[in-house]
Amino acid sequence: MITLHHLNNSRSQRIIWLLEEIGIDYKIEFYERHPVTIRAPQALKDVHPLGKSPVISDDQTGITLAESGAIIEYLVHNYAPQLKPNSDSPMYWQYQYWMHFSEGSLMPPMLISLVFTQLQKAPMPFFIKPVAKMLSEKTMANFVSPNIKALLGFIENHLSQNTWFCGNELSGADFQMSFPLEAAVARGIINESLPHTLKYVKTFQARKAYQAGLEKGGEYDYA
Ligand SMILES: N[C@@H](CCC(=O)N[C@@H](CS)C(=O)NCC(=O)O)C(=O)O
Repeated sequence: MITLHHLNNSRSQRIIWLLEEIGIDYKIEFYERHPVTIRAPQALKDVHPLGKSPVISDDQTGITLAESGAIIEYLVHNYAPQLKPNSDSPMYWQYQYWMHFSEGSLMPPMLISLVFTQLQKAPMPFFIKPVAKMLSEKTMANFVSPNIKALLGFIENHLSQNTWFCGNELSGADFQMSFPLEAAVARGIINESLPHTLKYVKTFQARKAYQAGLEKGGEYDYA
């Protein structure tokens, strides 16, 4: 049996969607973020030293695995090989590309943007505030926002020609890409100006398995 160590409001939701889509038996161990720091609790460090979610453990193989991409690969390899293109097809490299792109290229500037937004709201001495504001606005305008815009434009172009990230078939890459895209929709970064991406997010969120996963996962702000 697979156990998913699930932190509320986190990337782990995409693993619940995948587990629901595959239809295997699994159980969820719930962990709650600290209400102020929004960090994961210490208990998650007892499961994996980095204390981040998602983590799965499989009592059949004795394997405990962190990192969404590795978890998706593990679940697809063992339980749903149909969700990965054959290694001799060109789609296989599309699959690899988007599996890596999600956390490797898209998440870092999104995270920096979130940090700067939080920084502007953070309590600090009044004379520091204008400096912090100027620094974060300049970094956002010169570096982060253009980067995010280029990445989202690139995705929009891809989704204008493909139903899913690997052509016409749902694959592991869609689960991996789902979190940054739905978080960007929830934050208003993706809107009607990116119609294909918006439609893509609404399409996967409407799937029965996704909805079942939402019910099981508890609090989630990005759907
Ligand atoms: N690249 C990792 C990132 C894992 C990660 O940062 N998870 C966040 C939730 S979205 C977390 O556990 N944060 C709590 C903390 O850092 O205390 C993955 O895709 O699994």
